Amino acid sequence: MAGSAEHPFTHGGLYAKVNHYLDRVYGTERLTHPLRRVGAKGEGRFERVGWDDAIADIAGRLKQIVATSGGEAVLPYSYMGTQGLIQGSSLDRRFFARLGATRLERAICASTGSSGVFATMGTNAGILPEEIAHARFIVLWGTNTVVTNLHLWRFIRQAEDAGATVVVVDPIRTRTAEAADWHVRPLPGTDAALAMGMMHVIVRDGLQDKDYVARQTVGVEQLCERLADYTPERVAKMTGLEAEEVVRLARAYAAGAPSLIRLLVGMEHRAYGGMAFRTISCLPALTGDWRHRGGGLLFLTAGPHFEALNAAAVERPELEDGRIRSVNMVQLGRALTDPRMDPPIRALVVYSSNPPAIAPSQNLVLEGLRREDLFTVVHEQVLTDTARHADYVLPATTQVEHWDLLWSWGHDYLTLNQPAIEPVGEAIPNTELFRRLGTVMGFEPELFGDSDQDLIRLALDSNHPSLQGISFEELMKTGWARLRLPEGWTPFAEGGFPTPSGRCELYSKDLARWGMDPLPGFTPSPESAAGNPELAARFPLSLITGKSALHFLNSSYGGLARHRRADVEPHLDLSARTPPAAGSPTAKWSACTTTAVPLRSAPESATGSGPASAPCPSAGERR
Ligand SMILES: Nc1nc2c(c(=O)[nH]1)N[C@H]1C(S)=C(S)[C@@H](COP(=O)(O)OP(=O)(O)OC[C@H]3O[C@@H](n4cnc5c(=O)[nH]c(N)nc54)[C@H](O)[C@@H]3O)O[C@H]1N2
Ligand SMILES: Nc1nc2c(c(=O)[nH]1)N[C@H]1C(S)=C(S)[C@@H](COP(=O)(O)OP(=O)(O)OC[C@H]3O[C@@H](n4cnc5c(=O)[nH]c(N)nc54)[C@H](O)[C@@H]3O)O[C@H]1N2
Ligand SMILES: [Mo]
Repeated sequence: MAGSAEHPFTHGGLYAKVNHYLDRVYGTERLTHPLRRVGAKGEGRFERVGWDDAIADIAGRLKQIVATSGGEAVLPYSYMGTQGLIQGSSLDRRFFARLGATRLERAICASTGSSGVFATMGTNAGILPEEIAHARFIVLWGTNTVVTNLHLWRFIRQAEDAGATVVVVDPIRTRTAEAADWHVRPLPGTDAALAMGMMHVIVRDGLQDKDYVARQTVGVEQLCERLADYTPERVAKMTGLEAEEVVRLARAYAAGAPSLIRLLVGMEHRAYGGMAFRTISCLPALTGDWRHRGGGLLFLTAGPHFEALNAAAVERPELEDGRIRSVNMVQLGRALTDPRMDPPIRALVVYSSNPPAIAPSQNLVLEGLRREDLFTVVHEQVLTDTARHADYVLPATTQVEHWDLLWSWGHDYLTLNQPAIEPVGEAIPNTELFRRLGTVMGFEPELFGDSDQDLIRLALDSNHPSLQGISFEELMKTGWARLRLPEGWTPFAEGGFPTPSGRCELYSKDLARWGMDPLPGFTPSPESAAGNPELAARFPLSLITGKSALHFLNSSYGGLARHRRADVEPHLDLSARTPPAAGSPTAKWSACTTTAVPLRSAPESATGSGPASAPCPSAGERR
């Protein structure tokens, strides 16, 4: 497979992850027909069945469960296996809404960070990725760009060629940190303290943009009062950094012309992760970097896609009963095993996700999946850890076998995905699964009659200015189209933040009203020495489970021999020294050497990522 050299963002570059996508499509591990379990759950023994029998039996079981326990006894579980709008969230949403199923909060990625950034800016959309080329001081804060977002690196290189400095803030010496000019290495979960310390120095030294702050922010007085507590010396104790480095970073950041902070998801996987994002996102308003092309903050681009697309026409959210309980996907293990669940989850339908590999509390998730009284249906391309526990495993198409309309969290191009080959074996797309199930369940034909191309047309049926001139026919010709966003976009140069006050909210009345801290700030994690010395003495190490494997996409492609050979085997890097207790002046995390400890790996979950150490707080904002 090859990318299109004409694509302005990717320039034809794929990723190590998908360069050999056809190995996946035609691989021997590929599921090609429906299977029914004959062995024990998790054993992986199945018999082949026909599609009609499988659908009839599944529909019958769901009907019976709904009749005896109510719709809430059914739980859908899906995530980013496909990042297309049509295969990711369309007829499935209609189906589970019609069933009255328990609602799933799909909050495992970027929801926590988004809630934090929303509190400050009213949106999670900052500048566009290409604009990073115009920045002159770039802070890659809790993101491993070289491994996870390589396409952005090209634009960072352009900035470097023009004289930009690149800083990485990450507790780990990642490949990105190695490629940067400056690696700032705070203790995990202390980023909010670092950002507060930077703001302290900026205000103390008079480096803020007074005019921007006065006109485009609210709450600077209250913020300054709080900043008094965050002297570089105190921040050094909280973060394990030298006070001098905090000062140097603050001054260099304030002097950047312009400075840009790039955020992604690493910091979310910690206690008070949302607050870290809220706090960091105050910085560009304080320095007025939003005024300049390439300055400000870069986070996600999903927002501009979803503002433009008519996703509601595709998903039909009005069919959903908002009174029905919801389960946060990070708490699947609890949802499947907690005896207080009333009704208990009796049926689980998983598609486009692999929860034992990606959800926190892996043991609890597996305990749930092993329940004999749980009816589990899994729609998959390969026999994942989840699929091994299914009563029915149904074969799913890959990207080259189905239609889709792809949004992106990493760039501003909308892509039409056309099938290049016939489905392999008896595989069907997600839409077709719910079309068949909806029909056999006897739901309204008008909800399940839309073809995939109809759904794409519905999504594009929008008057939003960003979609001007982008039609199905146009996309059939070009394959992709850049959202009609202004070239050299500086979204908040003149303020206009979509917050209740219309300004950047250093102080948030909404947060105060919801009983939360209205100001940015740092709370030590409950597991840290500052949070709970006893606990920290027993568990002195902090677990970081990032995406360090270049060839895996979360747990996807972990089963491909080529990828497993190419990447490091799943392992744990263990610090040879425990991190310093808060306040300890000598021990420095950055001086730690690490030892690699191999992990036993399951076939599809070879990401090197165990369950996250702390469950993400729930949020529910769209990425
Ligand atoms: N190769 C590869 N690429 C991927 C993926 C993949 O699985 N593999 N997944 C894709 C997906 S779904 C996403 S969301 C993106 C995510 O992209 P990133 O956010 O870049 O990836 P992560 O590895 O989750 O986290 C980034 C970094 O955060 C650091 N980190 C952890 N805790 C803290 C902390 O408390 N403070 C600070 N400052 N840093 C911390 C980790 O050490 C890690 O290096 O990547 C995408 N790209
Ligand atoms: N410990 C730890 N956990 C994490 C993270 C971490 O950094 N550390 N990162 C989190 C993040 S950022 C994310 S985004 C999530 C990702 O969570 P998931 O989206 O669940 O990620 P994958 O493991 O890639 O599982 C996707 C599955 O969908 C299947 N699939 C692909 N396309 C299709 C399709 O069209 N139809 C169907 N039916 N199936 C399909 C794939 O074969 C694959 O098995 O994981 C989160 N979990
Ligand atoms: Mo993600």
